[in-house]
Amino acid sequence: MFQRIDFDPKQSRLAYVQIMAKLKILEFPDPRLRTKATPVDVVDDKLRALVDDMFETMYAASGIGLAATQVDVHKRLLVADVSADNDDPYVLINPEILEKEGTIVTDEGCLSVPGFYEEVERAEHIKVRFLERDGTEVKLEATGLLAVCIQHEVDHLDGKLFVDYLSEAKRQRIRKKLLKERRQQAAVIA
Ligand code: QAP
Ligand code: CO
Repeated sequence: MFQRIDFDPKQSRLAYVQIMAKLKILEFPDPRLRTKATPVDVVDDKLRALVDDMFETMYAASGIGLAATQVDVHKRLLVADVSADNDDPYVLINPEILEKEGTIVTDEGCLSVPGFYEEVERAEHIKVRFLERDGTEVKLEATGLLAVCIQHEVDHLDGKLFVDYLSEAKRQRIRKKLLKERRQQAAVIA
């Protein structure tokens, strides 16, 4: 997002600075969350501005991970920070999970499924290849919560949600509660 700051009389044009912005997070069962994201072809300043906005959005919502799909941008890009002090940010562009090992069960939540947490089994260790925010390719070996978070976020890029791992009954219960909450919220506003 850009904000006008000044009029530059020498060049007789307006000057702009970039400001960070919070983005709207899509919520289950929004069908846009089922979109399969396409690879990023260039890592440029416009993409880095989106990355900044995604961190802003994730930290403001007390999240540990956010995929571009969740903010209705269908590019293969995710951000994560599983540290206690929000000081260990990861940007994964075009992530590819190369290896998975072991299993771990975690109480997972999702900013797109607010208020619901359920146990999901995933790989405990992963090796993942991706581009960093400067466009360089790296490989990372992740374990525990970071590994779980990356698998959860890569699922989003393929249109998959953690509720898909639950029973049909549990998923329907969550869906109905979220739709009801949204109806009531709409009634308050109206
Ligand atoms: C994925 O999820 C994740 O319901 C990231 O009211 C979560 O950041 C991977 C959140 C847990 C592994 C373990 C959820 C915030 C944040 C909510 C999140 C809520 C407020 C979820
Ligand atoms: Co999620």
